Amino acid sequence: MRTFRAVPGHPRLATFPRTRAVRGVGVAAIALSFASIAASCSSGTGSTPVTVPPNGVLVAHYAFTPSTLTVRSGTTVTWVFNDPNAPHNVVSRSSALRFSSGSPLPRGTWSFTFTRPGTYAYRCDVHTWMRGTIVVTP
Ligand SMILES: [Cu+2]
Repeated sequence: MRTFRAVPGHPRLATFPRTRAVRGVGVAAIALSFASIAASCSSGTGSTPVTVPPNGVLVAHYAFTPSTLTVRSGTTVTWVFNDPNAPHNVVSRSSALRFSSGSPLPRGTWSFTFTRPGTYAYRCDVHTWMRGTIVVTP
């Protein structure tokens, strides 16, 4: 049996038990990746299940999911808002390409068609730590 000693100044990271349910969700999310992602909130925040289309980004729980989406040039990306208690928006951080969904939305969708290859960072103007990236390939 091997023993592990803590290295001074390098405390072991705490590990948290992952439940079977959490693992199951992860597997499901991977399996669905570019199909559709159903999002629901079980903590009573008022979110309702939504379906995110292919080339879509879910805007919920103060996050863009996936945080990086790669699409071919000419693709229309749709953001699906589902954070009733915290409206968000989508605002370009790239000087090469400006886009904005406008006023923050608690629900609904906003779409933008990317016609030039590049890497385009964006954020939510209300919660500026909410960041995402669209990578557009030729
Ligand atoms: Cu926000």
